[in-house]
Amino acid sequence: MQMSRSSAIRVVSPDDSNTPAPQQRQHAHGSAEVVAEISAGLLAARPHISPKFLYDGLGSKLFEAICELPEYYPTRTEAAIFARHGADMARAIGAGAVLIDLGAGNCAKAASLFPLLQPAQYVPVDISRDFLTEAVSRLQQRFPEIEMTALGLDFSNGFALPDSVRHGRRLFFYPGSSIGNFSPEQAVSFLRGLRDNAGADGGLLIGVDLIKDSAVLDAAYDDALGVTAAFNLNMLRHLNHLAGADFDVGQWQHRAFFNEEGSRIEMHLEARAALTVRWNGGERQFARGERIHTEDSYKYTRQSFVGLLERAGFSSAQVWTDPSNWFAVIHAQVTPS
Ligand code: AVI
Repeated sequence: MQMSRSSAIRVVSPDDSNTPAPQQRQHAHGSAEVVAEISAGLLAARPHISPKFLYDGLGSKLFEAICELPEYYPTRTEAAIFARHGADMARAIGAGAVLIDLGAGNCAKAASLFPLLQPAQYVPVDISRDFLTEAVSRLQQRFPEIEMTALGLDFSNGFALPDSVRHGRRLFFYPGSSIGNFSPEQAVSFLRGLRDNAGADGGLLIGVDLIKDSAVLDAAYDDALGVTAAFNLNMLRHLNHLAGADFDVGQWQHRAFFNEEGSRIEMHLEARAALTVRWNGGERQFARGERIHTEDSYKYTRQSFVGLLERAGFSSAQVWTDPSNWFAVIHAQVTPS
């Protein structure tokens, strides 16, 4: 009979999301730092807000709904690649690794690979600690033989792993093409941070969205049901809550398109009329048609992403794709120094 190990849920940073905002201006619920960050973005010559503010409670649910949309191919395409090539991936990786799952959410993607990967320790990392705590306790019952150590932290700006994460062979797992939400330069420095935490025999298993027909890309980020539009517009409610802003969601519209030169989908919120927005400590007038840039989602070729991995200190890349070459799952190892 297998013995159950206890799972340690370590909460490293707080989650400041979840409360819906009324339309009128109100008290700021974000920290002074968060309000300052939002304020600087809104006052910039080209207004911009970090995509991390897309994810309050409702934003996370809307993103889950996006993953179900027929137009949003990345989720199902990546799942099909894992289903078809998971055994090959497991052979390349080897059993008994310390599996560190970045942005784990409900842990479902990693869990589907447990029977193949047979990790010695599973370390899901996610900013939303409540979600993680629930998911891990359920998972621990299904896989009592795997030690589980959940970390509630924001890893997007770099991090150091606590001592509770074993120093065995570490494998970072970063599926879902979330790497595309960094610029290529940011991606290189983020991946270098993973390499530094991975150890000499460490590796990376990562999902990457590939360049394809721009009509397919445009539809994936501007779906017929308007779920992605709601996901983008919901950021304004979140800003009302965090910064005490008075955004009127009905005065804004979703814009998303593939910027071929930049090799990225850009998401913006566009003012439908001339208007003024006020928030705690600031205000700005927007002309009709003026935009707030909310997200980039970079798309790569296999070669360009392998080149980026090499710059970050990973080599021996093995690439698995779907028959249409829309998405890639890549395993790479830390380059020996
Ligand atoms: C989380 N990330 C990988 C998604 C993407 O495709 O860039 C976020 C998203 N934005 C709009 N739709 C999905």
